[in-house]
Amino acid sequence: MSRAPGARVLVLNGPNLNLLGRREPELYGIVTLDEIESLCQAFGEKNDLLIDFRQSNHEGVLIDAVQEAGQHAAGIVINAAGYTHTSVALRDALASVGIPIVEVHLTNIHRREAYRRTSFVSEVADALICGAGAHGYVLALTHLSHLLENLEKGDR
Ligand code: CA2
Repeated sequence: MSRAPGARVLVLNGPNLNLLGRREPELYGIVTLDEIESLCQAFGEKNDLLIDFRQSNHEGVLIDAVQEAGQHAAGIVINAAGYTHTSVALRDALASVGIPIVEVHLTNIHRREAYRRTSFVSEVADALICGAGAHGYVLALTHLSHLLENLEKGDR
């Protein structure tokens, strides 16, 4: 059996990711967040997923989006940006949802400053993709889609 048609997936982006492509291109590349959304929407169209793509600079807004996804979405892809390394509250929200979670980062957080090696999100995520740039979002959605198909088959 294949996945339920039109499963909703939240793609959630944390603080400062709205600046992508406009500042620090040497670190984060030249692709904008709008372009990443287009990649995600194209994946959704091809794979029958409804992509709900969001960004916020506010921790509480991100937590509200996660809680909402727990009620209305089949899975979450999250780049929590700076909150990855600091937010127990966001981690607790993610832990409570009971749907598959794939963590994504544009950069390889293990090849950067020591404080970026700790991820509260990784503790509660099913998978982590980092260092693949914007393509990492497509990889994250590919894996999430695979997890959702397996869930439908009851293999999880
Ligand atoms: O590599 C990633 O995707 C990160 O989540 C990006 C975060 C960083 O704090 C994480 O450690 C790794 C930073 C997002 C800030 O994005 C900017 C983009 C352009 C200019 C300035 C910031």
